[in-house]
Amino acid sequence: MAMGAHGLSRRTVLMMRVVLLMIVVFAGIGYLVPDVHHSLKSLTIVPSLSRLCPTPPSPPHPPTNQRPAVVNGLPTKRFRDNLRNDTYYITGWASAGFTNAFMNFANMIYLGKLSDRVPIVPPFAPAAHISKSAGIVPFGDIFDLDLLRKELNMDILEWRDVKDLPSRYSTDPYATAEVDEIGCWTTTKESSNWPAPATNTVQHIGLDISYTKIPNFARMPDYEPFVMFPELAALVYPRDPYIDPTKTKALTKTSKGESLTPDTHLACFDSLYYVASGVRAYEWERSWSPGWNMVGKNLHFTQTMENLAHSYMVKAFGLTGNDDIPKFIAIHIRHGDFHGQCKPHSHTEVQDGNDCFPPLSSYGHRVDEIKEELLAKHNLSISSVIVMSDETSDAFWNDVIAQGWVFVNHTAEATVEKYGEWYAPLLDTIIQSHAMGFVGTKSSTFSLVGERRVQDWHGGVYRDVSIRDGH
Ligand SMILES: Nc1nc2c(ncn2[C@@H]2O[C@H](COP(=O)(O)OP(=O)(O)OP(=O)(O)O)[C@@H](O)[C@H]2O)c(=O)[nH]1
Ligand SMILES: *[C@@H]1O[C@H](CO)[C@@H](O)[C@H](O)[C@H]1NC(C)=O
Ligand SMILES: *[C@@H]1O[C@H](CO)[C@@H](O)[C@H](O)[C@H]1NC(C)=O
Ligand SMILES: *[C@@H]1O[C@H](CO)[C@@H](O)[C@H](O)[C@H]1NC(C)=O
Repeated sequence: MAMGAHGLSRRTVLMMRVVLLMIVVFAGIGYLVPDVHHSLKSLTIVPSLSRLCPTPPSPPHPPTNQRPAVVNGLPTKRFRDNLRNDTYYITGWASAGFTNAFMNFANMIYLGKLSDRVPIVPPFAPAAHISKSAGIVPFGDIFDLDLLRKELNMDILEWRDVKDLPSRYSTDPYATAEVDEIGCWTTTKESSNWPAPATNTVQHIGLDISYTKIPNFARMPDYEPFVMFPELAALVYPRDPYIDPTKTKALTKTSKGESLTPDTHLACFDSLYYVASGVRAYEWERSWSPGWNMVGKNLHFTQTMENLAHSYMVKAFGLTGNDDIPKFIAIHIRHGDFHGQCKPHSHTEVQDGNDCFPPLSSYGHRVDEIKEELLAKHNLSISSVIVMSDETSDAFWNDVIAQGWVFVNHTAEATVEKYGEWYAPLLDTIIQSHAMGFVGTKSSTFSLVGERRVQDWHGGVYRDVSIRDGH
């Protein structure tokens, strides 16, 4: 049945909504008004965290846009005071880098859809690749949650909507005084006794957690550590769940030594990275991935982030502010800890001493293939190529310049000093998402998600270079 069909005409219902909206706005509650505070706040780009003084308390953050509130009110000291007694919620953390955290949270939102629970998304917090001093970045400061709510027709909260937390500009975002105890599920392997810690996230939110292992029926046969979406939904479905969570036995206790069974009002998970429908592991690499197709694909960057990335692209391509960005090919060259993948052979040219990564010519061959395909498929003749990488050596980047390719020199731009450590990979990610062609590094999720955006947002094409194979 359509909303508002309870014997009243659509027009009457609409009028009533308008009147209600005006009352609410004039009463100063502000729940139904669009996200004014948010956009104001996100316009203030503040320099790196370590040099900041305490900022005034952040303005109230309206959780939803044109939707009834799904919390009781403004953020409260204890999260339970703000959860509605007629609504069920879901949350989870990530103990990984930016892309893995993104995939984790997208999976969590999808599980919320499957289990009829309102997702509460945590901020990005340092766990891998990024140092603790980088601080936190709220998910909604990077991704347009209003758009996602509309696309998915569902309520989505952030932790800052629910609980009174230190802002991203606070000197110590991990010092939340009010600590709530809670029982959560861990998806850790059957043979492991260690939940994923997500220490910085958990300290930021102020939680003291007792974990219980998910039951084995939710594990993907033969594909540990993968677990399955439909089974997890059955496990946490609010009404008549598949098993009674009060009958479970906790794996770990809270710091006060208490064993808590998994919370039913707010279902929580240490990690939802290794989740798939049950067909194949690493489903994000597959066309049918629901985490990507249902949620990830609909997570667009905020206008503020797009504007910043645009100014970087203008500069990288040597344009002026009024020029259009030319259609381009992006290359993501993952180095750093991927070094381990090339150890078995040293099959490639020697660059910068003992480097065993594939040479730039391997990426160049794929660029040529993509140029041909784009010409055939879209009648596009593309000459601009931009490179992103976690490589820091000047020799590498000078080689990039020698190929006629451009790049963002984050050192010269002082990206980290201006915006904090998260912004170098973030800006590179957003720039990548505008490409018509993409050459990535095989088995890098940073590349993978970039490729999916290029494919689904622009009908673009991609190729991968394998570090293991050397080409
Ligand atoms: N600035 C920048 N940093 C990068 C780039 N590629 C990788 N990194 C860094 O390396 C990290 C690795 O990728 P993450 O996004 O953390 O995620 P991950 O899931 O570990 O990614 P993979 O290890 O690539 O599968 C990023 O968070 C960055 O810190 C890049 O192109 N530009
Ligand atoms: C649920 O919350 C509402 C509003 O806060 C309250 O009136 C009601 O009594 C509560 N119901 C239960 C079962 O606690
Ligand atoms: C392809 O593009 C060129 C120049 O951009 C144009 O002149 C030509 O008509 C296009 N061909 C087709 C089949 O669209
Ligand atoms: C990047 O910028 C830094 C600082 O200006 C400079 O020292 C470095 O040589 C630049 N890298 C390249 C490859 O141009």
